[in-house]
Amino acid sequence: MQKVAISGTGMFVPDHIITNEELVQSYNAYVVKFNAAHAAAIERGEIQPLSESSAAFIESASGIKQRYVIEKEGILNPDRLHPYLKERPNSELSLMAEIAVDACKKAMADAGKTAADVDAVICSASNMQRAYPAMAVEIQSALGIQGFGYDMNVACSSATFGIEQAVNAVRTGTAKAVLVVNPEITSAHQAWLDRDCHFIFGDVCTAVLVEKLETAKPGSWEVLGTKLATVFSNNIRNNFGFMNRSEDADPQGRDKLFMQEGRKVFKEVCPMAAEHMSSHLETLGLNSAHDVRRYWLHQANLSMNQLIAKKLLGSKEFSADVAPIILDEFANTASAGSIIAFHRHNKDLNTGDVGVICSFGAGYSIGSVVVRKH
Ligand code: CO8
Repeated sequence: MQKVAISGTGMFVPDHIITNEELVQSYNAYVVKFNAAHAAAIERGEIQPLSESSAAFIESASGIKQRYVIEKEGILNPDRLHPYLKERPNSELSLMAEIAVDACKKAMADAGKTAADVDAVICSASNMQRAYPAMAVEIQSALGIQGFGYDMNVACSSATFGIEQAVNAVRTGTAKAVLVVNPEITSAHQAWLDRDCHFIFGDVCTAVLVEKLETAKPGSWEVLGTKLATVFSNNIRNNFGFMNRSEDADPQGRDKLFMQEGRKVFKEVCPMAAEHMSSHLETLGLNSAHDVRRYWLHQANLSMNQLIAKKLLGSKEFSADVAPIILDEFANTASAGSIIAFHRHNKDLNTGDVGVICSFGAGYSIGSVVVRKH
């Protein structure tokens, strides 16, 4: 069996930033208009008035200070509160493929590889722009890669689950190098009208190159092991889908966008994620408190990561050096979060250092990738 490494990472960051203050200002303008427009029904007790959002709440409840988005005007327009994205003709590269190609090119450059060295693309994200042809095949074609590509979706765990598929393909010899790319245009599927979650997500795209250790550049990260787990839960859910029309379902229904029971997710997922990583490390003969130099965790909520890190380290103190935080700048970018943390915070470590990339989210799903610097 081949030894396998992550040899390069790349990231596309959208041009536009929305701060909590900007977001709340637009949302609150929408609330004022809504309540005025429904004053009579509210007075009769037929509908509940909407409550205003607060930037201070958002930062203290989540740790998020801002998010990047592909398009800002539509999201901040109180009469719209979702992005303006132009439908493109079939002759043009899709938006999702465009940002994926950018991140993939950067990951290949970081690894010192060209399209000729790569033979597979896995596009792994929370939402796909269309049903078919697969986004991965379009990305593969735009990059000029000979071989194959496919899409997969495990919500926030899409990246780590994709990395396991790439590692297995290289390990067993069905591919020599695989790009795993995570284009997350969360703004198109975010429930911007819902105060409980309107602040959660941001757009981004990450990519990693997985190849044989023997061809990887010095300083690459050897993959020591991967471990995936899923347990069904309705606590994070989105019922948008191809059967909506036949079910005569309301296409504008609240359940056709992101929904969650945030408190339950917090309570249930934190212990699962910590236990998952500890037991994965144990099977590799490693201890979560003593043998791991860095944890690149999924980025949904600051307190969640602090709690998980404390469980893993058995200490009361949280150190951002051991578990770097990027959600203050990016918000929750679904599957891309742990990969942004890895991309931004891996080059300063030393040969022999061990780290864990770990995602957790809808499904529930948890994926961990244990790596050692080569
Ligand atoms: N402004 C002011 N007050 C607010 C706001 C707001 N925006 N929102 C809620 N409040 C109020 C509530 O009404 C409540 O008031 P009261 O106590 O009077 O009832 C109070 O604040 C507390 O509300 P919550 O209990 O909801 O607040 P929490 O402290 O639980 O914080 C969080 C909310 C931040 C959402 C938190 O629960 C959390 O982060 N949980 C973890 C969630 C998580 O990790 N989810 C993962 C989802 S991502 C995923 O799996 C990928 C899905 C695919 C991506 C799809 C892209 C669109």
